[in-house]
Amino acid sequence: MTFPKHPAADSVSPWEVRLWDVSRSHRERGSRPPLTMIIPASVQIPTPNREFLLTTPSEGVSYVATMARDAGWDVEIVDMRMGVSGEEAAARAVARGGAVAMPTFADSYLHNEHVLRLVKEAAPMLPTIVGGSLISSLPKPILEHVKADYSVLHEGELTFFELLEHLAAGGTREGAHGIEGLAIRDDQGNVVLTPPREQIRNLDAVPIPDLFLYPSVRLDPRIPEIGLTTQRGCYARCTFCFVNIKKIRFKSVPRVEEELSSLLRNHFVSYMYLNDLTFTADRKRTWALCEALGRSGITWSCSTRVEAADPELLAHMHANGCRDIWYGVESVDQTVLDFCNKKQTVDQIVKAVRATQAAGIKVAANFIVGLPGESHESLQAMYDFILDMDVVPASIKYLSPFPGTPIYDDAIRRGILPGHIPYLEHLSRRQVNRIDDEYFNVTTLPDQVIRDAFARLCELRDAQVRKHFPGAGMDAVSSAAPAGVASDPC
Ligand code: B12
Ligand code: SF4
Repeated sequence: MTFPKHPAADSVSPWEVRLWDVSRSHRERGSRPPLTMIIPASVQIPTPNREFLLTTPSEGVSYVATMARDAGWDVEIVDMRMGVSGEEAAARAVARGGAVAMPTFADSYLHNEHVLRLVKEAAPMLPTIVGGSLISSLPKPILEHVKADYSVLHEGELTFFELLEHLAAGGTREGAHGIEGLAIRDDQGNVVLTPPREQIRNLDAVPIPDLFLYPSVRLDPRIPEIGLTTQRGCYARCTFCFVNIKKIRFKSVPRVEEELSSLLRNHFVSYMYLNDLTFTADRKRTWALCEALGRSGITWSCSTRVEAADPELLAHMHANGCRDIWYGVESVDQTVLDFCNKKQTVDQIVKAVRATQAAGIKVAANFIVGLPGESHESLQAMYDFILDMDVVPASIKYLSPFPGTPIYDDAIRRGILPGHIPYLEHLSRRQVNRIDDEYFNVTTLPDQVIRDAFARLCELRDAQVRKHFPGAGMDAVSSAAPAGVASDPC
């Protein structure tokens, strides 16, 4: 059987062409060694209406696991979110041998450190690999503490593929220094970064994830609600946001349709949250993508930037099943927006909200309390805006300086954060959006002012969620209980 050639095979990296080929031709499963991928559990209680994102397949892991399966590795996912302990996960990985890999999330440091330490204590020669956003944002300090031999930085597929080929051929850490996009740790904890790797040019090269690799999906294939990315990257550089895969790259619309039909056929998906950072980044493509989503018959939501919303496109989105749009409003004070390099105006925010509501789409906005430049006036303006414009402040939280961002670097430099590792431990423990959650104040306002404003805003959020999303995750949004929030972007 022959497969279509990569459309730009002559100009892209040879690894991208090999990835394209392997994800179409699938080597025999098990022709390479076992690979155990351990997904850490999370302390987060996610944002109302997006609770499913913390239990359904984790998209980044799905790509790299499927790629490894296609490359012949005998992949098994051990999902600690299903109640598997760190001890059990490590024991399973050691029993299987081959190689062990773990994703890192903003709140997973303690699990990564614990599980990989247990693995190394039991099997010092078993190669251990980490990847994902957290390690990419702070590779050296983390690898000095987490016992991973290799870290795949930023976009994972090509680097992981090349690394797995290297390991399957008996390659060593010393021999891996020629592989781009890695951080490598030696036995003494010294960490070397190899040169960065170019992003995948044609996103259609990545395999369509095989979600049956997840034990939860094998038990029950139905996933009524799921997240999906149709593009990677963002053109903005807000100072509080870590963009792990930077340049914007798009899957083609036919590829997204193929992925959609697989999700509908195999997993009975009826609602989709599009995780793209700026869903409307390319208007023409967005238009065609909406039609594909409309044809599939599902309802869906997305995130985007306010300047990218226009009435005609919004009407088209609504006609094709768009239920709500998550805008990265963050603040409605121009000084605060400018300080964080948001590159949007309050006027653009107001126009986008009005146009979205006029199109019949609900506005769910992300707000951050305690950004640099916050004042009594900016906090009051946020409250008034939510009430007057009738938006759902679905994600509202204290600023968390995330590694890899200018705000984080500044907070470390000013001594506001306790240092990399103690802070990562804090991120692994805290339950975001609790009014009494520990937080680190980077503003000139007293802590109590920020806390009081946050408490008022949370009450307002609860009321708005009840009004606009009746029945959705209400246990998670009471101000008295830890209420959930998810990621920062847009
Ligand atoms: C969907 C999403 C969520 C979902 C699901 C998260 C999940 N566990 O999958 C929910 C809503 C639950 C969520 C929660 C949070 N999120 Co979030 N989230 C995202 C978002 C929008 C998309 C993630 C995604 O699917 N990307 C698409 C895939 C293709 O990219 P990827 O995940 O990076 O995976 C690639 C590589 O990283 C790598 N890779 C990934 N895993 C592995 C594993 C191995 C072994 C290897 C080799 C490679 C590898 O290969 C993949 C393919 O190229 C990103 C922003 C973004 N677009 O990336 C933020 C993002 C990852 N989240 C972030 C944060 C901060 C959080 C929260 C801590 C927010 C909070 N409440 O405080 C929580 C943490 C909870 C948790 N355990 O994840 C930050 C991370 C910042 C950082 N420095 O680490 C990001 C980058 C957003 C941001 N810009 O600030 N999030
Ligand atoms: S907050 Fe949104 S717009 Fe800003 S860099 Fe992150 S993803 Fe892009």
